[in-house]
Amino acid sequence: MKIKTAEFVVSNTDYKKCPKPDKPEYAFIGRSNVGKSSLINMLTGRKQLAKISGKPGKTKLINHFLINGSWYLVDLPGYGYAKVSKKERNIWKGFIKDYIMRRENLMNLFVLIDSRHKPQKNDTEFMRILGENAVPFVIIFTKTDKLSKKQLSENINLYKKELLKTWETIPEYFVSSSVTREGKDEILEFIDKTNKLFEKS
Ligand SMILES: Nc1nc2c(ncn2[C@@H]2O[C@H](COP(=O)(O)OP(=O)(O)OP(=O)(O)O)[C@@H](O)[C@H]2O)c(=O)[nH]1
Ligand SMILES: [Mg+2]
Repeated sequence: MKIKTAEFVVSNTDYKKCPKPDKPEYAFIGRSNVGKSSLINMLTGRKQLAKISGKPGKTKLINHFLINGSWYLVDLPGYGYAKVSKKERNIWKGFIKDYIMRRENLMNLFVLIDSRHKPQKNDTEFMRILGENAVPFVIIFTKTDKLSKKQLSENINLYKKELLKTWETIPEYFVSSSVTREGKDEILEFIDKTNKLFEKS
């Protein structure tokens, strides 16, 4: 799929004020600094569409971007960053949770995991809650440019092992790098395929 247009629409803390849910939507979530905003820029080929920072806690709102005039990408704040205030750290339990659970056109949540790190409790716990609530998600292992092929496959295998403690089958996953653009075609292909399900529903 080619991205012809990508435009910022609106920022919110209330899912009810988000754009009318008449188009399929895909949101990015994960720990602060995992690369959610960078991935949105990489996928759309727009360097500064979503704001990024080396400092965790950059994205603070629910940000809607309209792509090709027909579907939305949504940048969300991160979770689990210890240095922000407790209120901010727990924010995803409030308005982000409402957004995830209630946004009717949310076709899929991309759960981003830093491919360099061993499985972390707050990520696996978060996915468990998504499963229990039947929220559709796939995993994206990010920042693959930072490790060797061997290290990457070792880390992914470790992750799979951890997930199999909770899941009968391993959730679908992609690998990505916002530097090398690895994963771009596969993720856009997934969105293209899923968009077609929205038209049918
Ligand atoms: N090497 C490398 N660096 C990356 C990649 N993706 C993101 N980064 C860097 O990681 C840092 C955080 O990126 P963001 O995209 O702002 O992360 P975020 O998940 O949106 O962070 P919050 O909005 O704070 O939750 C920035 O310094 C990015 O340049 C990647 O694929 N490879
Ligand atoms: Mg961000």
